[in-house]
Parts: sequence; structure tokens; C-alpha cells
Amino acid sequence: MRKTETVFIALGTNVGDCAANLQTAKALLRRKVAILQASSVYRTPPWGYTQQPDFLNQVIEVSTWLQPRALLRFLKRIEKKMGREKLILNGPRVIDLDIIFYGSRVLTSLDLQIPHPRMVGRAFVLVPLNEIAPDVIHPGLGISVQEMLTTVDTTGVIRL
Ligand code: PH2
Ligand code: MG
Ligand code: MG
Repeated sequence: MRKTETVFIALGTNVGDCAANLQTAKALLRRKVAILQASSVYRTPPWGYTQQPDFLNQVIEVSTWLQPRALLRFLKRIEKKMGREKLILNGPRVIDLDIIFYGSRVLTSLDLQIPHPRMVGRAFVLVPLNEIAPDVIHPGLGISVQEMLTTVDTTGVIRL
């Protein structure tokens, strides 16, 4: 029998009706994953490319039978279905679905890295993640989410 795995997924949106985008994404996700926990929704200042509207961000914990690559394909299909266009690096998007942790697996390939390589240092991921999983250990770094958060600037991150 195949085993389910606990996975953390970060959601981000800053185009259109962002609250509705989060709802739609979760409804589509439920076709193949079970949502176990969801953080609050946070309004966050744009990181990286700053000439764009604030984001809404949320992190969810799910359980799934999907292996990492199949899960990634599923997330990309949802992004596409919701009309995501990749125009600018770190730029505006209808929905972004990123795998943060996949159990305690460490995966390093060109198209898929787990844990998400850019989660460290990003308040828009760590603040919502810390709300639902402060004690989860980053399998590559060996430190908890709570510990990762202590070195991060959380200015402007607002819990809605
Ligand atoms: N996503 C990015 C780049 N910058 N900034 C915020 N606040 N939230 C995001 O989800 C985000 C971002 C690339 O994925
Ligand atoms: Mg992202
Ligand atoms: Mg992404």
C-alpha cells in the first residue's frame, strides 16, 4: 500500500480578487489532497520585485498520496487553470503554489527542490508556516520553523 505524506504548501496571489483566488485554489487542491490545517491569510509587502501590489499569502498542511513530482505537476495544472502567466521574475501572479516541505524529504533537481530553496528568509512563507507548524524541522538545516523565523524581518506582514 502506498503511504500518504504530510506536505506544506504556500499559496500566494496579488492579481484580481485575491481572497477569492485563495478559495478557488484550495477548492481545486481538494480534488487530490486533504487539507489538514490552514494558516490565517496574511497581507504581505511584495518581496523581490517591489513595483507590484501587496500579496495575500497563506500556508496549508495537506496529506496526499501524490509523489513529489506528481504533486508539482498537479500544482502547475491548477496555476494554469487559474490563468497564471509567467511574465516577470517574482512579478504579479493570480496564484502561486509552492511545495515548502514534503515530509522530511530532501530533493535536489533542476526543476524541483524540496524543501523550497527560497523559503528561508521569506517572512511571507515563514510567518504563516510558523502559525501552523512552529516545531517542524527543516530537514536540510536541522532547525525549526520557529528558529528560522527569528532571523527574518516581518515588517509589514499583517494577519487578516
Ligand atoms: N512570491 C514571489 C515573489 N515575491 N512577495 C510576497 N509578499 N509574497 C509572495 O508570495 C511572493 C513575493 C515569488 O514566488
Ligand atoms: Mg513562489
Ligand atoms: Mg512557484
